Amino acid sequence: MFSNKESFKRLYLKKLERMCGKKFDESTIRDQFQTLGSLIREHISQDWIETNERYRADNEKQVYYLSIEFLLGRLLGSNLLNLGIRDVVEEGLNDLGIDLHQLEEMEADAGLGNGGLGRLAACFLDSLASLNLPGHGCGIRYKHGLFDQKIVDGYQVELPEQWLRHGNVWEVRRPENAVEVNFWGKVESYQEDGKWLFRHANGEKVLAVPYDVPVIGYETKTVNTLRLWSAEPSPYPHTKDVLQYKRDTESVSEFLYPDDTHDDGKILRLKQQYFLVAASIGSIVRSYRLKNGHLKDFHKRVTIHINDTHPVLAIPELMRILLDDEGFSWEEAWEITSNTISYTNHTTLSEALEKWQISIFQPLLPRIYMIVEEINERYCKELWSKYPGDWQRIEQMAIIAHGLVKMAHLAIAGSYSVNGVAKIHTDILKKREMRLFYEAHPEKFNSKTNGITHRRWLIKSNPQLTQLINDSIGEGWIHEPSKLSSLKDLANDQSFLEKLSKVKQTRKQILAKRIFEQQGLKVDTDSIFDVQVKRLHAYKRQLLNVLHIMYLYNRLKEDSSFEIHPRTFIFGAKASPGYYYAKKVIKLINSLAEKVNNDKDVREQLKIVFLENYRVSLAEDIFPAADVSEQISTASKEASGTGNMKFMMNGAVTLGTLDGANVEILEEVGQENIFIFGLKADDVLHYQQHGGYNSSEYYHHDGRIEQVMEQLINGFFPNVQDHFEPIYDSLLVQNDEYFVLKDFGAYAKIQEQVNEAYLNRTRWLTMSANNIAASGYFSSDRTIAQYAEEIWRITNSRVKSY
Ligand code: 26W
Repeated sequence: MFSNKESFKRLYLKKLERMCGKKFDESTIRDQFQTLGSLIREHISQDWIETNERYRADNEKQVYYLSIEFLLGRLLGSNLLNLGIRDVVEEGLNDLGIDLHQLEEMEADAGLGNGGLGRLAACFLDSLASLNLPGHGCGIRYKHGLFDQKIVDGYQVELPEQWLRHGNVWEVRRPENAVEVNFWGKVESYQEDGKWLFRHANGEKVLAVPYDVPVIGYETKTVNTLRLWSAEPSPYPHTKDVLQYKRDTESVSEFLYPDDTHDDGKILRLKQQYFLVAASIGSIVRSYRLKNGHLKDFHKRVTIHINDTHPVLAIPELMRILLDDEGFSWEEAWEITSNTISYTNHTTLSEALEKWQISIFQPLLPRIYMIVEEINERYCKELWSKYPGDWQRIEQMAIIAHGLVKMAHLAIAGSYSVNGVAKIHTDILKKREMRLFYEAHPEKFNSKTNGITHRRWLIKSNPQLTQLINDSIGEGWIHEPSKLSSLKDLANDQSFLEKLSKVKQTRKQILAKRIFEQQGLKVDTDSIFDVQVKRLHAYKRQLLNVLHIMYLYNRLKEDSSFEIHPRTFIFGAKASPGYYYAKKVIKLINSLAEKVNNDKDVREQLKIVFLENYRVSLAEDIFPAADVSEQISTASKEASGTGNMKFMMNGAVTLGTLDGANVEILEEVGQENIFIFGLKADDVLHYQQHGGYNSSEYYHHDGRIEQVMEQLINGFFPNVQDHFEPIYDSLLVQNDEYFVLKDFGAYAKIQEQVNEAYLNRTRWLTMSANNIAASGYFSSDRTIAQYAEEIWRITNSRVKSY
């Protein structure tokens, strides 16, 4: 269809007139973007239909990936890339006087996620399609994605995000596939053929309407589907005031919850979770039934993956359908269900482990609650026969206890696979957080180190580096990212390193330009770009980074013999709106930026940038430009991290703790190509269990620490009154839960080594090259291949690549 640019131009112009009802000369950039988007969607429609037909005809096992978040970002660029038509389109548009880049900027980020978990889901979809695997996403079509962040006077201000304001060119609304979801009401029992049966009666109905988004594989004919559910009023009779009913139903898919750590027990969130699950399972079962007639072998042809516990109600919901609608016995239904569901845990932070009060759960989902109760009873009985008399153990493992429903326990009991997202994370799950479950069901536990799609995070976002790699080692790595390792041979090749240096320089200039346009700040592209971008959390320790910059500032001011290579510290982070402490850290970064950037004594050497509204599309300009990747979480707290992989793949060197996937990064890249510092996970866990850490000792014995701490409260930052006192208190009065002061010395020292290493240009570039060379392992293609083989047991369908 787009075999050459002439045919593309013809189609494009025709489409534009038809779609926009105007002549090309009168079209706006938005018209031009919309036209391109819908043309592409039409372009892939045949492959989309054929993919679905193939899946139907082959009747091979399929995976459905249920996730409350999909952080997709923009789709135009990656769709063009995966379809292999970027050049034709770009040239064709050029002939028409259109800049493809400008069109790309028209697209709103689909920000339907908070951070790592949601972005991982998006990378996984890209890999599933690119590996020709029959795998689909199921999520919620939030009307408002993660809030837009503005920085006003150094403070974060949240604005509602509006990604659907101009519509979404990629989606197809499919009202014919809507599913009814029931809340509230009561359970009725009745007898049929001598059997007691249950049904959910008098429920308040919400109509789940699917919007399908095509997921286009790279250089293949596979087009999978991401099905996003939107909540609408159901046309059936109801008792409520009609306006109230409309508002109540629509509110279910109105907002993405902006918190990714606190289980704040809001009823609307539980509604969202059940809405996602009931709509998804309803439609999966419906299409399965159409094809197979009965659900006896459901688990042999369908596997349902739950991304963290948010969709864990998939377990009782599938049970409900099998029991109430399909008439299976409990044992049969359980056999099918527990062989259908697999579960990934993404965090060990106890405050993020979901628990729901029965008093909220039961009235909202009466039949589901009944089933969970029964699952709990039977599970506890099973444990009793395994551990007779061990009440304490059983109490700790129960799914319902002390008025709470524990979602992780339900997930483990009702699934055939439980995995962590990096080695150290899985080890901690097995050893601590989930030890009792691991002892009871060791065969369920496994580890799958996260990955990122190298197509978006290298090929699309860093075409300059991609070109250099292609020129140097050929293009084989694109289909087999492990082949990036061939770059190792060039890591000491001066001419390659020169080219690599040029690429990095170009990318730094692109980011510098963006920083200037966005925030009016000039940064020195010869300085080290030292970057920490991620959600703002105490455990991620942006504060450690900040305190260290304060120390550098103090040294530079006080000691004229102290020299460092110029550094630009770049931050990007959203704080959850209710996360008081995190918001203070944002203000602190901005206050420090103001101080440092306006101080002529240091501004040649230090610069601080807080990039507003960190999101996928901005990230695509940040990773390629970074020299140093800050991955400095308190060891044991970051399950994996995936930003760390994006930096590495773009040639940044990691400065990190032995936490999350940093451990595997070290293994892959070797210790001479990474900067590791600080407490180990075992140290942290030991202190947590046995005590023995006293932060005030570090305050009293390290003058650098004392000085920066005092500066938080002594007027060093003008016009903030006692705003930073809670930060000060968290470090001293509350004994520094995240070991910031404990790790300060080690961090300052390793930062000196970073400085030194950078001064030796060749050494630095060699490290950078070695990082790119070792990054192939972190392609999500590897991760997904492992999930497919070791968990889901699905194989790639018979499609051939182009
Ligand atoms: C209770 C609400 C809630 C919502 C989201 C709790 C917890 C979450 C997620 C588990 C938070 C999250 O995004 N976790 C991140 O998942 C990434 C992908 O596996 C990992 O790389 C990150 O280390 C982990 O923090």
